[in-house]
Amino acid sequence: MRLSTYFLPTLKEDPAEAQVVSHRLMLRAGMIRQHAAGIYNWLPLGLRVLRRVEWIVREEQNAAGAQEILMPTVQSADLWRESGRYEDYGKEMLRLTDRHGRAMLYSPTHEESVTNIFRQNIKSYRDLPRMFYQIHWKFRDEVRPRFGVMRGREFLMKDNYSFDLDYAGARRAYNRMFVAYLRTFSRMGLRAVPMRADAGPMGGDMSHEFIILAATGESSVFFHRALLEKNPPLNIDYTSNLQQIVNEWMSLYAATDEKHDPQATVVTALGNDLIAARGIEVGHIFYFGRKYSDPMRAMVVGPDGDLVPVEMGSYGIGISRLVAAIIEASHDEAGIIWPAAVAPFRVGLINLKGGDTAIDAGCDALYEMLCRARVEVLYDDRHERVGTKFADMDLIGLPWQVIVGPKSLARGVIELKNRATGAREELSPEALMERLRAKD
Ligand code: 5CA
Repeated sequence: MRLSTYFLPTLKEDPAEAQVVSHRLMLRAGMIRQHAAGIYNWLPLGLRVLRRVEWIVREEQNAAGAQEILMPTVQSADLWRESGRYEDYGKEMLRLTDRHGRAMLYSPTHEESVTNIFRQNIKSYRDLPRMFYQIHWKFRDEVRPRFGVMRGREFLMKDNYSFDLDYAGARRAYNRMFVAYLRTFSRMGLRAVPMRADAGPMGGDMSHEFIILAATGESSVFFHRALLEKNPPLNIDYTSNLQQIVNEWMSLYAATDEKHDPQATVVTALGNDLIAARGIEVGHIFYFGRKYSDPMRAMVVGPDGDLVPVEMGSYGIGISRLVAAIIEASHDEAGIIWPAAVAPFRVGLINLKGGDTAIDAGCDALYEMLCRARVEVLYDDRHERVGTKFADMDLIGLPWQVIVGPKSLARGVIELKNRATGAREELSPEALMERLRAKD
């Protein structure tokens, strides 16, 4: 992509409305623009990151045995009356009336719709277990939308719903998502800690939030120091029950504010190993048994011929929030530092002397080579001051910068800068291609 024609409205100054670094940098790097309070436009650079995050989430959901579907955002109120949540949800639910005077709503979550799909189509325990997920926009009329896409009113979520015959099955589903989440966040370069949490409006008996530690986080959390060193499991056999892996994590104390009990013996015994911190909730998983299947009569015929309500859970990941959370976890004074897996482009190619025939030709050749090798590259071919080019490239935070100027070109070498470490080296074009083709 050539920057001269790319829509990248970067800002030099910090926007006054942004209180946290991720919001500031997303606005300054031309990733998003506000449409209304808590509602955002995603511009090309931001959308590329959003799609990358979405794709990692999707791959891990598929690997864990979930199947992707897509449900409507605008729904009829009837299903929500069946579950009792039409009244319970209160002012956070955006309510609409269609031209026939029917009550509709913009869905804040999809337990009711997916339960409806299930009960209409699945009748026997032989068709269990099932896991359906979607990646779709939600609307919650939050009292205080803030921090950009971190707490929006409209936001992109991955929401998954599991259906099982009994508690043991539901527990296996919960474990599968627990492990899939550890893998998902780690692939994005994040360390997310699972913490016991309150189930809130989703309801249910067991719930974990996945939290990324950050001073600006809205959640207050308490956990065992050892969790900071724990790495996600590498090779997962999703056909096993995964209980051992999950136990390893759950045996270490970790709780959000609502679940934390400072007087509990497990907590006082921790002494200096107890860490109190702030964090960002990027995922939340719930086991709620028959909370929806009972009132909505989502039943299957069990092995002995009786009708049994299914056991359910739901599992969310805040995809748009993650984009901001990654920035909170990975930036410096100059701008964003994208982990390679979610970077909008892998390489930024900087032409230090746009308009100089030899340099332009050298850069064009490199650009062609990178494109042919399928290395995603953003080529700064603008006729801008060098200082502006460097500042913009640092701001948008691509993992690698390839810098081409008269001096290095005369010597037949190209400068390569690593955005994260700042390390610079000079390489031949062949060595450069080799390096940029590599995995990280
Ligand atoms: N139905 C369940 C799980 S499928 C559910 O809705 N869970 S949730 O309410 O916890 O939301 C799931 C995730 O969405 C949260 O962990 C959070 O990362 C993200 N999220 C929730 N509210 C917002 C918001 N206002 N702005 C951005 N992301 C949000």
